[in-house]
Order: sequence, then C-alpha cells, then structure tokens
Amino acid sequence: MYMVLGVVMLVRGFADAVMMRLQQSMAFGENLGYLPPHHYDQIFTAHGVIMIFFVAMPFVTGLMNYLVPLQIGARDVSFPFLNNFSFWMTTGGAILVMISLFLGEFSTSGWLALSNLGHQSGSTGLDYYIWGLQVAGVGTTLSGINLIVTIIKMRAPGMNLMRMPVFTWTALCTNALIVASFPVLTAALVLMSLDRYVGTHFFSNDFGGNPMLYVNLIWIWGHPEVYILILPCFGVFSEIVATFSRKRLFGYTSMVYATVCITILSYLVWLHHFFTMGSGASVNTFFGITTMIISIPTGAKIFNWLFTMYRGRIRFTVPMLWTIGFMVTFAIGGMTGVLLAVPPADFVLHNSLFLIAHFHNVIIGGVVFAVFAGINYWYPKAFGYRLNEFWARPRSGSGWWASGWRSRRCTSSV
Ligand SMILES: [Cu+2]
Repeated sequence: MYMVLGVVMLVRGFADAVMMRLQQSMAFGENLGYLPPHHYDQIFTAHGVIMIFFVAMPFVTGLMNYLVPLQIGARDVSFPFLNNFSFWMTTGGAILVMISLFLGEFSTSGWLALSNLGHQSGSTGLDYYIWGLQVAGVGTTLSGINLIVTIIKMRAPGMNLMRMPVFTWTALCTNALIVASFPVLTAALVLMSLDRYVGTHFFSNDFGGNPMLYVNLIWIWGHPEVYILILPCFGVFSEIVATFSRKRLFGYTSMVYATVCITILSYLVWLHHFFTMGSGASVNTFFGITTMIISIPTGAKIFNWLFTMYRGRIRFTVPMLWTIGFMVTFAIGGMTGVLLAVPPADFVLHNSLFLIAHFHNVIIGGVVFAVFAGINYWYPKAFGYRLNEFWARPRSGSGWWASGWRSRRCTSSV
C-alpha cells in the first residue's frame, strides 16, 4: 500500500516538475511564460513537499515494511494495527495535499515554508501544508517506533545484531533517525500553528520572535530526513550488488559501522543549509567540517560495493544496472555536496541552481534509482513472477547489458 501511494504521488510530483521546466523554458525576455508567479510558487512548493513526504517517504517505508519482517524471520511487525494506522495517517496527509488542487490553494512558501513568507493571511495554502505534514509526520514517527521494536524484539533465534542482513541494519538506523528527528518537525509545526491561529510570535520578525529559530528547527529535522531517505537505499544496493556479483558483500562489518557513523553525523550538520545566516566563522567551520566528514563513511560504502563487484561474476540485470547508475550519479552528487560544505563557496552557491542540481543528483540517483532497483529485484518475491525486462533496459546491440536474466534461462549449460 505504501508503494502504491508512492507511485500515485510520483505521477503528481513529476507533473509539477514538467510544468516548472516548461515555464522556465518559456519565461525569458518579454515572455512571462504560461504560469503566473503565484501559481508557479504553489507548484514548486507542492513538488518539493510531495516528492519528499508523499513519494520518497512512502517508498522507503514500504520497502522497510515489506523486507524487514522477511529478513529477520518475523510474520509481521510488532504492532500491526499501529502499522496500518501509520499508513492511513500518511495517506491522510497526501489526500489533504491533493484536495488543495480543487479547494482553496496550496502553500507558496517553498517545501519548508520559510516562516516569514508563510503567513499568507487569507490563504488556505499554509493550512494545507501544516495539517498535511503534521498528520503524515506523526504517522511516520509511529511507524519508526514500530519498526525499531520489530527489529530489536522479533529476530529469529540466533540472529544477533551482527548477523542481521545489511538492509535491516540500515532500516534500524533509519528508524532511529525518524524517532529522533520527526518530533522536531512536529514541534516546529505546532509553534508555527500557534503563530498562525493564536497569534503568538515564535517565528515572527517582531515581538521578540525569530524566523531563524524556525529555520534551525526545520533543518534539525530536514537534514536527518535526507539520510532517512538514503540509508535504506544503501541497504537495497548492498543486497543487489552481492546477489548479482555472486559474491559475499565485501566489508559487512565496516558497512554496519559506516551506517551507524552516518546516522550520528547526520544529526550534526544541519546548519550547512544556511551558512549564510551569518552565525560566524567558528560555527560555520564546525558545520562545514562535520558535513565533509560524512563523505568518509559514505565513500567507504561505495568502495565496499566496488570491491564486492571486483572479481565477481557480475550479471547486468535490471536491478544491477540501476545500481551502477546510482554509483555514478550519486558519486557526482556527493562530490558537489562536499563543495557546498565549504562555507565561502556556499556563500556564492546558496539557493542557486547548483544546489538544486546537487540534491536532485543525490535524491534521484540515490532514492529513485534504489526504489526502481528494489521493485525490480523483489517483485518476483512479492508477486511470484518477474517484471518483463523489455520495458526496463536498452535492447540495442549485443553488449554485456543485453545479456541479463534472459540469456541465463536460454543457455542450460550455465
Ligand atoms: Cu543537509
């Protein structure tokens, strides 16, 4: 159900992306394009909100929901009713966002609703935003608790922590991050609601309020959020690389430690999203360095995958092709991330298309590729037949990429 929700919302989020690009390709010089600014602002806000909260989150939660019980040998998660409740909370949030298409309008203040833009008095935009994310966010926190308890309490006898499959390890760390960070989102949205509905001044520019308090809170959640998305994907790629290299995953223990390192570090870097706040050289330097350090355990993972492939008997199946595509695009995205972690460089690049390119490289190359790889890889397990490769890979020539599963079945000698 989570995967179906993700696919439906992906179509909407992608339509928004096409509309934005169309507008950008038309609007220059005298030509103002086909979207008035107020409409364009709604579309890019909705695109960001939908892709993160109602596409990427349902996809990774869906994969964890399906795979963790299978991998640890449990019949279900610890709290099945709570699990269902979490799903409908997430879906409830998505429905609210969809209703804003027809009733009122959606927010225009970007996917993180920078507070001083957000009040938009008289508009329903921010209300849809606040309630959609609050409901989905609480659902995610509950699902996080559920999966942590499941992994800790419901493993098959003999499966101690260092014998858990890598995907389950990434799921454990991801859900620990969810439980540690989503309550911050909940709190920030509650304070913003009080500002909006009760007239308090937590995030306002006056009466002692401070908009940068909101920006700090929202990124204390926001940066862990991007690792909540990518860690399970690292787990997916680890499973796929080992299977199609027909070799044990290289460096299991270092993979586990790298995951734990990334989990802890991801909570110590949030300020890199606004080096330009002017918090001074010492603070910026600290967050710049912690951000650069995160590339070390991430790099260790990439090398472990490459060493798994090294001297492996690799089959270039569809999941494996997505995995190799990931390694290239994600590495490029990661390197631009290190560039952005240098405060002086970030002062120039902040909120530019370079930043947009960076996070689309890591989130499409990372999360979207992993979900496509994972769906192709576990589809036979879930539904008992394989997806037709004709729709998934290039057919031209007789290169290594054209071999895949098909040739194996034909040639009995293998
Ligand atoms: Cu960040």
